[in-house]
Amino acid sequence: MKQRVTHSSAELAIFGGDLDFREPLHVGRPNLGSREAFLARINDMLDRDWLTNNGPFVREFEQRIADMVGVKHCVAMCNATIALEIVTRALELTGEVIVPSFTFIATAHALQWQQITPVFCDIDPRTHTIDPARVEELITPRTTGIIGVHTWGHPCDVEALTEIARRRGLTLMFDAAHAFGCTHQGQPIGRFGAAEVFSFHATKFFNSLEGGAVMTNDDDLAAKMRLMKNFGFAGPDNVVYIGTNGKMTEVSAAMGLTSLESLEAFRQTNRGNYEAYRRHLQSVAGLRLMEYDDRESNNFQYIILEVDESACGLSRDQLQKVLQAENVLARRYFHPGCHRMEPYRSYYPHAHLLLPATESVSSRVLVLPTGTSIGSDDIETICQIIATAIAHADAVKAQLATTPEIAIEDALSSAPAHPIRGEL
Ligand code: T4K
Repeated sequence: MKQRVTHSSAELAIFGGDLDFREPLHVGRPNLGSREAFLARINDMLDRDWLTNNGPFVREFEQRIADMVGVKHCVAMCNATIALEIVTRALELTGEVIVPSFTFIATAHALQWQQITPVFCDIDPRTHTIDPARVEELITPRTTGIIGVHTWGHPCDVEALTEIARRRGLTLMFDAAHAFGCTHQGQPIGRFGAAEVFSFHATKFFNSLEGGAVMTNDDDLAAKMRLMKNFGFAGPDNVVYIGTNGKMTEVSAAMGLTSLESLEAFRQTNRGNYEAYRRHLQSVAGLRLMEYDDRESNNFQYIILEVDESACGLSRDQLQKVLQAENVLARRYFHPGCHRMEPYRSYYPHAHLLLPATESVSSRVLVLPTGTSIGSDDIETICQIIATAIAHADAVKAQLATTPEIAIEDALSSAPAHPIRGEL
């Protein structure tokens, strides 16, 4: 980071000023635990000659997660997308399933992959989670289930969804990819609905390199998913069910167990980062930093900024370009909404008419970097860039109009040429 404070618009990189960050700041840099502990586990694994297929690290990982969440079963898998596919199949969802469009594409694809139609529901613009008031009007004779997504770790309105599912005879489950370590009304997320799915992808607050898990208290469901994630094998030479390969490897479980040992440190770092962003941005007009509920446990893994163009003079996309020019690779999750991506936009070209809150939120949200790889100085600088750009909105707009489009995909897809900061 360059040692200066950005005060005047001329110092912004879009006007030719020096870049604020020499190396890109990504959203989704992994939080890394102890390198020694991880490597010791890898050595154990190699000594044991047991690399995958329900090895001792996977079993230990499942037990630790189930105990933490307080459910009977944690079924670990290779990632959350496969976990969603397996659990929806094991729950025998068919026909139509109601999901928010404001989610990562995996929630919808896991259904469509199995010829189940995702029916896109609008969100509550305040919480960014599925709006129960809109769910009921989407139910048809073909509807079999509802998948709520605890977006950014904020719990869905679990009670309202449970009541609708009960009354209409539907299966309710949750995509809890963002919500490991979070609670709803003091209860750990992972305990709600028929099942909940966590993601432990590298970019998540807690990672197992790649990984996911289904949490459930249903013995039969857990047994079925264990068969399904292992080709349907009930024993050697005995396939009793249609299955796939959804197994978590020992390397992933070793990383997961190592990450677990630093969970509270990651949470504290994320919390500190969130509070720093809040402090620095609170007086900037036209921005809303999404709050975390102090009464609940949170993982603080996403810093969600909503940009109100009419109040701050810049659109979300313009602000993203200003940051990108400084090497701050803020993201537009979940833009433009699943309903505007293929195959859904071809199947349902008018879906946006029923999704006004999704349309509006997905045009306003900017996700900022956090996690163990950035420090409080970095956050102060990011916030100064934002405040400076907004203070000089007209000039920034005019300058951006003359600047050639920056290829953000190129910046995002390049792996770092330098060691990532962090412990591991
Ligand atoms: N449901 C929901 C609601 C989800 O948000 C997700 C995933 C899923 C289901 C499915 O879970 P998994 O099947 O993945 O377990 C990222 C993540 O890949 C994805 O897991 C996550 N949600 C989504 C919100 O974000 P992309 O395609 O936007 O970004 P990606 O993976 O290219 O990484 C983002 C940035 O992180 C990169 O610009 C650089 C940085 N990065 C990434 C990796 C992998 C690193 O610095 N180091 C790394 O090792 O999806």
